Amino acid sequence: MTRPYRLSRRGFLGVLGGGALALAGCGRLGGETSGRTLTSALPLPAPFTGPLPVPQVARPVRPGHYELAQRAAKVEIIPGTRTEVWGFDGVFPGPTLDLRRGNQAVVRVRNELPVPTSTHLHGGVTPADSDGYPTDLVVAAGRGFRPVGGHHAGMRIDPDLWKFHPGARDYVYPLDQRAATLWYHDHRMDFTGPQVWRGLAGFLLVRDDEDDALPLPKGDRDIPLMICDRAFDEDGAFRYPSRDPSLLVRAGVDDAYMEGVQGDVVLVNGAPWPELEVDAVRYRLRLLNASNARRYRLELRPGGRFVQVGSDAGLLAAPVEHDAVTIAPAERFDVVVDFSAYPVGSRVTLVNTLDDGTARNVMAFRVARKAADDSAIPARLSRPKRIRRSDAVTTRVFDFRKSGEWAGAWTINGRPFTPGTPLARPRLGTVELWRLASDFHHPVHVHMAHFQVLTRNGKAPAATDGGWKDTVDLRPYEVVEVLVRFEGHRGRYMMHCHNLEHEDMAMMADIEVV
Ligand SMILES: [Cu+2]
Repeated sequence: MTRPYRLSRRGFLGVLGGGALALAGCGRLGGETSGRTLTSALPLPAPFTGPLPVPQVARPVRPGHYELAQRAAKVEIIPGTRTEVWGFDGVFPGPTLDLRRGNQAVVRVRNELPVPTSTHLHGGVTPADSDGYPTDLVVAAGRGFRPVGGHHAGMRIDPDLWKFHPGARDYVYPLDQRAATLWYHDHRMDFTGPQVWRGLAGFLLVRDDEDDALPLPKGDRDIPLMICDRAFDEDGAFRYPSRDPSLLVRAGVDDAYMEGVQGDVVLVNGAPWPELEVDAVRYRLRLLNASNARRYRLELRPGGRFVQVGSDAGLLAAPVEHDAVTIAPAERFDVVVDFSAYPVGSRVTLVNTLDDGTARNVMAFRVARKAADDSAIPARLSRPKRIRRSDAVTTRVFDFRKSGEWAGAWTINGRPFTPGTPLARPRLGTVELWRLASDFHHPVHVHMAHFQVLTRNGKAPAATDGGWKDTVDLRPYEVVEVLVRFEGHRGRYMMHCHNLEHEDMAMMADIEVV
């Protein structure tokens, strides 16, 4: 059946299905939601009753070499139940790779899962053969796999594009890039949504001398926060509306979830609505939205400000204060929060004002005690390269929308993902102006190349659009201009929507850097 060219109102306000289906943010907040909420089938814990976990830092097996095994494990996420996660080293989030600029890291990923995987370092300036192309797959030892149709049945599938590494493969990360909060996650063709949902994601922090030299909060006052939503079955299993729960044959989600899958439980570093005990001092919080589809507008209660020091691809030139930070899937915000502004003994909550249900709460901070604070936020943070509109050698337009031609697909310039057929061939060392247009909420991500946001609907960008980025939040019927700098490596990369259900339903394109 051909779907209408424009999304119907159903996309935003929804038709309530039976049973467990419910929509978040009906009415007032409807236009801000970016998917349909799947409701958990078990009693949910009260918020702020468990501690915030901080992922373990991965240890090298020898200098510059790391090994991560993707495997299933049972963990307690909802108290009293066990959830099977598919985690790097069996944990979710995976171990944090804490690395330094210019020190190449080789990460051997061993797949012990029943499905193929591809691991992408999001924000990494990575050679193409280590970038985690969706058909460049690691298959568990002893398991056969051949590409079946999925959404690509009947499409030209170039056999040169499908690679199968038996058991394990090495990903080489030169990390010749500024200090930044990156993350690694699964990127398998057609099945990224369910595989990330099951837990295949972790942080990779790039550090450098410039960042280290700043008096920003450090050590255990510098905390990565992976925020994502999930839903749970009666027995504690992750609930996700896959058409094929084996994730082997049929791609996609139930039609009702075409716009994206949201959960009713907010996890931070894998724990539901956790609480962190803090000293009454400044903390650097590295916010990552690792949700499949959900956007958050983060605010502090009973009030307070985020001082943003970094964006997706590293430090800003100067700090920017925000009362609220809207964070779309895959975006990162490095912010400093000063807890000395709150009385000792008080609780500060991080809330999501785009939701008025259970996904309104995110986490809490318990201000435990006064303490010395030698941190500061300097007025000047970095001198990132600046680029101007006049630097662009080419202008390209990319239109992200649900296609009228191709049933059930999300497309770019009317085309579903066609591996091996690039939508653009930018030249290494150049800057291009890309005009991104959308029909819905589409967090647009470009691999390898970083960009700066130039305009939104012909006007100045949002206060939260600053700095070098790799993901930009397009809102419905918006046109965003970005200046993309192709610096790093030649080869086949991609750009795509980072709403993972849209990504799995073909909203991707090859970009060949020549
Ligand atoms: Cu999208």
